[in-house]
Order: sequence, then structure tokens, then C-alpha cells
Amino acid sequence: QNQSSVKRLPRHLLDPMLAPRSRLAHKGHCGRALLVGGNQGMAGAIRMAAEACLRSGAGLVNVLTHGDSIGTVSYGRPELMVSAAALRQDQFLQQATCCVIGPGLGQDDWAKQLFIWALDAAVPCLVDADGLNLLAKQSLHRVDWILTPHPGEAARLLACSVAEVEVDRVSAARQIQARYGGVCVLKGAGTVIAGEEQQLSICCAGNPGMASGGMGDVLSGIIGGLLAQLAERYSLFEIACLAVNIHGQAADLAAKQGERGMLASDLMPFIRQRVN
Ligand code: NPW
Ligand code: AMP
Ligand code: MG
Repeated sequence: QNQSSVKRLPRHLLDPMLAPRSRLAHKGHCGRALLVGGNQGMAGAIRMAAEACLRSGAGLVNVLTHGDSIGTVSYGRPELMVSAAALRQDQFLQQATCCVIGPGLGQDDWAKQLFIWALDAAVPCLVDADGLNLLAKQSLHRVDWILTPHPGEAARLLACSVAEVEVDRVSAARQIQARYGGVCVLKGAGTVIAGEEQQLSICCAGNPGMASGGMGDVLSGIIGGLLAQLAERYSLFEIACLAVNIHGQAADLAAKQGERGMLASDLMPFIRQRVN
């Protein structure tokens, strides 16, 4: 890959996307995100995504999760609207302005049914975590989604080894984008963002303190929150670049208290600081 074609999108180009809100703004202007995931034992993943979505400024956040996860997802965060996922809940898809599919979803029959159902959403989608693992088995193509694999998930999407992904991360991100469509965000130190028509950006924000469970789920929530607010005015590529920057910068602010032992939840107050 010719590195000269790689765009580093600096903060001054991205921040105008977060102009101050109109004094007349109400929650209906700020988007309704639908988040789907949180199978048994992984409620925390969808909870952290949902909280990050709220902290990124989404007007309303609905969560569809496993019945056993409802208590954990709602606990201490009453702003979330949390329901047990069941079939025939199409009103959630119809009301949503974006859909986040995958954090803690699992890969059992419950997860598979929910994954197929949620992809019926006629709005931009973010697919992460187990949503990507299910996608790797089906090879669907769509223009209006953002995919956020870590190198392990990327290897599954490309049916290759993690080493092959890591040896040329730009090429791996481009291949996932070409095969599945939309925007690919290949996570890890130096996150690569690849969009249609050869769009490419690398984000150098972030730090090794992010090597802990739940960090990716927080990024999913930030992308969901920004999709809810900005998808009518900005491209999915621009929104993905902004979200990855906010995530990395929030982690860099949190890491001022130390990288080792930093938790995904520690990013939450800094997300709010960065979106204002
Ligand atoms: P190894 O071990 O290096 O050989 P998985 P997951 C490989 C939920 N979570 N970064 C690595 O290979 C998620 O949302 C719930 C990461 C390993 O085999 C998902 O739904 C939490 N991995 C579900 O758990 C908090 C890398 O990939 C594999 C890598 C599974 O997600 C945690 C790991 O990936 C979690 O978010 C890299 N740079 N390079 C909760 N609190 O509820 C190689 N790998 O198997 O997809 O597992 O990411 O934990
Ligand atoms: P996940 O593996 O899905 O939990 O995602 C981990 C998140 O943390 C991704 O956004 C990665 O880019 C980020 N991350 C993990 N390790 C590092 C690192 N060493 N430097 C920068 N970002 C990292
Ligand atoms: Mg993850």
C-alpha cells in the first residue's frame, strides 16, 4: 500500500461535525439508537455500548437483550429503555434511526435469529463482535453499515490467520470493505478505517491501556450515538473516523491516571468531554 494515499484526519477537520446544538433541539432531533446484544453472561458488553451511546449524545437509546440480562443492563442507568428481545418487535426497527448489532450477542440460535432480524433495519447499522462472527459465516454485502473487527474478527471475516491480517493492516481493512461493503474499522494500535472508493484513514489516538475487555463495546456505542445524530448529514466514513478519534482521545485522557488497570467504563466521562 502506498502510504501517501493514507489520509490522517486531524481533529480540526472532524470537530466541526460536532457543532453546538440549536437552542430548540429536543430528543427527537438527536436520533433514536437501537442496540441489540447481551446474551447470557455478556450483559456488560451491551450495557457499556448503550452507556457510551448515551454519552455520545443520542436522543433516545433502546436496548434489546436477553431476558436474563435486563437487570444488569438497566442497573444504575435508568435513561436506557431495555426490553427482552423476542420475535415480532418490528416497531423497534421502524422507530430506530440507527442500529448497533453484536456486543455480547453470542452465536447461539437466539443470537442468529436476532442478527438476521436486526439486519432488516432500513437505517445505517454498526456490526461488531459476535455480529461479525455471524457475518463471517454468511458473507452478506451492504453499503450502509460500519464493521468494527479487531484482528481476530478480521481474520474470521477474511478466512485467514491473525498474522496475515497484522502483516498488512491497510490491505486487510480494504479487503474486508471490498468483500462486505460499507466501512471497515480495523481496530488495534493504529486503527485503520477503509471506506468505499478507496477512502482510507489511520487513527493514532489511543494507548495500550485499552487492551482490556469492553473497550471495543464502548467504541460500538460511540459509533451508534454519532450515527443517530449525524447520519443524515455526514458519510459513514466521516462518522467512523470521528468516532474512532473520540474513543482514542477519551482513552488518552483516562490514561492520565495510569494505563495499566484502566477500565472501559473509565472512558465514559471523557466521551462526554470530547463530544462538546
Ligand atoms: P489469541 O488469543 O491472541 O490467539 P474473540 P472477544 C484473537 C463480548 N465481550 N484484539 C485472539 O487470539 C464481545 O462483545 C463481553 C483482540 C482471540 O482468539 C463479544 O460478543 C464483555 N483479539 C464476545 O465477548 C467484555 C485478538 O481474537 C480472539 C487480537 C467475544 O469477544 C469482553 C479474541 O476475540 C467482550 O467485549 C487483538 N488485537 N488479535 C462483557 N463484559 O460482557 C488476535 N485476537 O474470540 O472474538 O473474543 O473479543 O472477547
Ligand atoms: P475489542 O478487542 O473489540 O475490545 O476492541 C479493543 C479496542 O481498544 C479497539 O478500539 C482497539 O483499537 C483499542 N486498543 C486495544 N489495544 C490498543 C493499543 N495497544 N493501542 C491503541 N488502541 C488499542
Ligand atoms: Mg470486541
